[in-house]
Amino acid sequence: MTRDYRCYVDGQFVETDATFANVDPTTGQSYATVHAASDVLVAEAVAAARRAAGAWAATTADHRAAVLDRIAAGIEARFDDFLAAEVHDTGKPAALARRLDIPRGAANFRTFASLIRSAGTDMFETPTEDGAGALNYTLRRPIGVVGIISPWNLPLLLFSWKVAPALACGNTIVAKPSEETPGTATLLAEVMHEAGVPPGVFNLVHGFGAGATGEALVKSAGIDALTFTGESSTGATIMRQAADGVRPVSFELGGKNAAVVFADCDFDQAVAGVARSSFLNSGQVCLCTERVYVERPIFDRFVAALAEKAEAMRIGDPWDSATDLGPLISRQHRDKVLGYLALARAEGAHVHAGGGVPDLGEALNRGFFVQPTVWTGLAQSSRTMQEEVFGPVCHVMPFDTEDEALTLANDSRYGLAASIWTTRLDRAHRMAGRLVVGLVWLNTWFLRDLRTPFGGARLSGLGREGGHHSLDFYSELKNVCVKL
Ligand code: NAD
Ligand code: 6OD
Repeated sequence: MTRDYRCYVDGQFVETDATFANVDPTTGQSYATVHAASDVLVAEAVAAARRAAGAWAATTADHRAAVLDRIAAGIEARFDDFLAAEVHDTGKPAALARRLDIPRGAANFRTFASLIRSAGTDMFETPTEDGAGALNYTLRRPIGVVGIISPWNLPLLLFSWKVAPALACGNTIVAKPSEETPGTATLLAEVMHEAGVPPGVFNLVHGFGAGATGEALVKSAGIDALTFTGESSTGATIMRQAADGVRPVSFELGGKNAAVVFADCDFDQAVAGVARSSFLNSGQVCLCTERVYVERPIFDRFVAALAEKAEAMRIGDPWDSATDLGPLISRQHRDKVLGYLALARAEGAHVHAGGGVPDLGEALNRGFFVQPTVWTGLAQSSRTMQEEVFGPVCHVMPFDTEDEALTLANDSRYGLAASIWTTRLDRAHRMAGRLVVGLVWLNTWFLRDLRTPFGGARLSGLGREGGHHSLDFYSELKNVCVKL
């Protein structure tokens, strides 16, 4: 069935003349027609969001929370539609989307409904020279119109991660999902429509980024704040383009994340955890591990066990419940990943598992699959060790001391996430404090509590979202000082 994904502007689904085909990465075949927004339609969406801003900002937090709860219920009511759209868009295993992406879409709305209901602000009693004192209190107000641009790897999860708090705080929105994954965002617009989100409060514009819909959105003078998830280089471009209006930006960007495995770890738990952190969603999670540092006494055993796990992974049809890994998102992205497989060999990598394209038979060989790959032997300074691949690959390197492991893990221009595998509490907490990253997991990975700060250091991002950090980004905080 060919699907038709339209924009959603001022409460109406809009067809445009500029359509493009969306390709299902499992089959390599086109499965949807997407209506791209022109600069004119982006301007109309921004104008609609500006018109709707005053009335939405004037609603109570309780009212907005109830709307968010209805959106969460709407996602749950159409769970199977979201699941099908996510699997067609990304090729990820349905079991993964069922467990992670679709429930997180609903949870993002419920979490920010709950947080905005109970959000407070600061109040200080301030001494003054006359002894009477003053009161300082803070008011939370919306920023206005928020522009949201999101990537393709966890489409519903990452899109709703920004839409939910922006709405909760009383902003209106113009949002652009990735051109690769228009499906769940369009379903979300339908759910919002049914949930009674007023026209203009949420607007969806489909299309490409540079020189197209995304750039028009970023450059629009009617956008008051921008929140973006994607590649670090795109973040830098958007920052330059947003500079003229001095608008707040929040960026969740790329990573080249390390796992540090000490000889005192629970070995089986560490192997399983590192395998999951390297290969989940075919390595297409910004938090995925691409660099593994293993203490020398267990190095050979660890490499062999990790390679065995990688070889045992089932690659194939995302609808088969036995499938562990689906395809990469696109032919272009697979070419990029295959380029790194070739580069790694040229840089001296020894391949312990994978290293190429699997033969899955006629039905799937047009999909964009890559084998889960384990390397050793690369120099820390090699390009493969320094650049984000964003595929099912990891390199394992030995270390001898805790200081050396720390130096190696921190030797990156990125600083998103790290995981540490050890049974020694002192070492775990010492390392956690010294790693230059936004997120550390100890003996686990990608275990989320949506109230905690999420974001990266260095090239991995700017600012933090999650919990009250999101509420603060999506609000204009105004201090009021009262002389008593
Ligand atoms: P991308 O930067 O190519 O695209 C992301 C979005 O930006 C898309 O919607 C795209 O159309 C748009 N875009 C591209 N150029 C633009 C421009 N000049 N102006 C406006 N919009 C533009 O990223 P991607 O390939 O979709 O996603 C993969 C990247 O995202 C990886 O680097 C990954 O690490 C990163 N990522 C980071 C996080 C995080 O939380 N830190 C989460 C997910 C993905
Ligand atoms: O879990 C989240 O909130 C989040 N932003 C995850 C990002 C994953 C990157 O691909």
